[in-house]
Amino acid sequence: MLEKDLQSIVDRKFRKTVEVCSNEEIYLALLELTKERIKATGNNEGKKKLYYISAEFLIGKLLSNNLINLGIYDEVQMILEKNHKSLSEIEDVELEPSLGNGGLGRLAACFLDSIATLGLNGDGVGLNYHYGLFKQIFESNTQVETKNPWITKEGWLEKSDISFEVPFKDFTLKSVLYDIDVTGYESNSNKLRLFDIDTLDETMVKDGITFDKEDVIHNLTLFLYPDDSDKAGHLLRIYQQYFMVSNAAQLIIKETLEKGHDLRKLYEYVVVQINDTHPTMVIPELIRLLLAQGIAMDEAIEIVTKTCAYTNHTILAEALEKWPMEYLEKVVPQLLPIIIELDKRVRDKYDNEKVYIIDKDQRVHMAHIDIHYGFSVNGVAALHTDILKNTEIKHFYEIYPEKFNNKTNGITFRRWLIHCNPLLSRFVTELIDEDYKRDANKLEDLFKYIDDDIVLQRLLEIKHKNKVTLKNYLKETQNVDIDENSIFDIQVKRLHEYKRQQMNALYVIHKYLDIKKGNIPTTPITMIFGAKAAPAYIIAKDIIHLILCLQELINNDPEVSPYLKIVMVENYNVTKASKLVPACDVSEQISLASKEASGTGNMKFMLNGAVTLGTMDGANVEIHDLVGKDNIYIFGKSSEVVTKLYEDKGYRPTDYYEKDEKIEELVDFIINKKMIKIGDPVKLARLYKELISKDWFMTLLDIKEYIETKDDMFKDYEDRKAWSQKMLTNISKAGFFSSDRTIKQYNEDIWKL
Ligand code: 26V
Repeated sequence: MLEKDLQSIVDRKFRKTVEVCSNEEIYLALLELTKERIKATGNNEGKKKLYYISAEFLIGKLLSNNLINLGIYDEVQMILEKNHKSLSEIEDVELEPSLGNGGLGRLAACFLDSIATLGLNGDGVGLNYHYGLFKQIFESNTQVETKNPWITKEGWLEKSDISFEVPFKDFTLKSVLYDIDVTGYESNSNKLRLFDIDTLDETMVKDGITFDKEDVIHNLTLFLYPDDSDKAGHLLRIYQQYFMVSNAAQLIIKETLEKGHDLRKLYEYVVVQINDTHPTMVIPELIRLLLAQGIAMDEAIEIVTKTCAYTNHTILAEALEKWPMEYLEKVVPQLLPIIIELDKRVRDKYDNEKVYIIDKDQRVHMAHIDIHYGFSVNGVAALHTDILKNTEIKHFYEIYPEKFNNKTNGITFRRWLIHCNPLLSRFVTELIDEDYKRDANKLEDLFKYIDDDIVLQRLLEIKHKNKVTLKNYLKETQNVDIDENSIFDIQVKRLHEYKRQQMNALYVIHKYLDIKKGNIPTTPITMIFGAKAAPAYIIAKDIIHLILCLQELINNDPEVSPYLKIVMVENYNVTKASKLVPACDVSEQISLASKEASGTGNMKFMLNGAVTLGTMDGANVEIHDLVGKDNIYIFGKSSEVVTKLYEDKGYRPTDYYEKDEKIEELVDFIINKKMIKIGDPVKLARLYKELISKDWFMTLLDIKEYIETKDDMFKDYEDRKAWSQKMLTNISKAGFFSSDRTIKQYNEDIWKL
């Protein structure tokens, strides 16, 4: 049946047989076939509908994901093989949309998968950025940003006939809505609704990613997170955010009215999840639209408060948005009276300026709007939620204890096990049958094999095969040679000082010097990095520069490179993650305790049999509690100690640098002759200075313990049986981190769909 359908599409489109089609042609045929099948499954329905509004949806390539969810992946693969085609080569034809930055956007994508899988009535709402986040290339050991086009004539996007008028101060923009079908695993589908403008001018992007930031009518949906190092950049973000939420709010009202519901009871039919503060303006915008429908202010505020829920994804003050009133006035003056009214009500009730919406510098705290005028506030891992309650936003917790709840993040096992690691997933099925695909807790059944030498051996073999696959991929894509028999130690995530890629780089220096001294590691080590740095984030780009310089130095040193290799993966994205995750031995999760809200890479690696090296931060804490201390490597100061150090201003990196010869040696290496010869002295010196004089995220505080723990870990790797038991333990305890569990909890506690 499937074969016939595919052949008939190919016939109609190209007048050929499958066998003689190019990969591009097969891709287009599969795209059509998949879309038809999705349409046939129907949409999830229900009395109440969730609108998950997010600036990011890092959905990754969709073909295989959809084939898996439709239950036809294996069959398609067989048909293609019969015709001498490879599904994985056909996957390469698809361009990856880069509609997200990192964990926040990928989480939204995993959630859409689980929402559909659980049969819940819920759509994602966001923007259709044509060039997404930038595409990263390396030139002269430096990150260079270019545009990242992904929209093709035929693709997953489908233009709808829905359109709204979005009023700004100086002009009105008409929107166009594009939909992408969201499949669930063997279930009905939902939609990802991406708003766009039809006045966009892609040609205005000139060099790299520069464009006229003020020409909003033509630039609005070009990029996700346009450079906001200046005022025009800030204003553009406000334009984008308002465009996103005004469309979302108008869509909500339209759909609710079409179903014949009463807007006065909106909260019975609609729930809005605000993903981080970017969509916060949906609150005043909904109030504005309800006022326009003749509902009074008091009631409108009450309705909206009962409809909206907010997820916090960070405690970093610099990441919590505060828009100057002056900027809002320039872009969306119609919201100001409402925001002022919301603030006034807070001031009338509470005598504590920490909970005001508008501060004394006339800045609007977006998170404060969410907390006062939403019914739920959740953190994304147990420790993170505790920190929110007890430190960061404790004043709010004191007012509204009932609003606060935790929803530990999760990942979809369809993409992060079944698709990315077919060898492991087939082996798991062989051992415990298929139930784990729907009920991830079933993975616990694997634990009974903890002393089974044959199973343990197979796990090692699968890991080895995945390492060979990655080796070949890196050879093909970046022309680097790595040793599949080395330890694959991987740190991939957005580049930020708190994630401390710089600490890992210092370890690289330690190992390099050690090998130079003649201490050869028993098993060679391959250190793999992958990270994009925000274009205006100077120090983050300097850290990338450091890693690239170390890569050049070490990989070209014949004394060292047989034992230590560095690979910085270019343009790290979802596609690359799915190649790296199955091949990883050591999963680096080394943030400064208290700063990483959750992390989700940690979950992906664990599920694929990597062992975590990390601090007690974010979801690492929960991983630790699940696998036990023998199956994870923990180091570093606790979040309590770190919080205290910040409070007391008690951390001085200079002390660590000056009083410890080893630390001094490692840090000085950054600006030694060899490095300066390879790299840019300005960048290296800037980073060096930053480390010894500021070091906001306390790299030097934990570096010694990190080195010791990592060296111990590498020693333990030598006992292959014991290591494979750690792998098995991690896989079998990963069930908790299925996003199906997370979404069930969102639904039970917050959405009530
Ligand atoms: C954004 C920015 C932007 C301005 C410069 C500094 C800065 C620092 C952090 C952020 C993060 C914004 C929110 C975010 O992406 N949080 C991530 O959300 C993930 C999903 O919940 C979670 O796993 C990560 O721990 C968290 O960092």
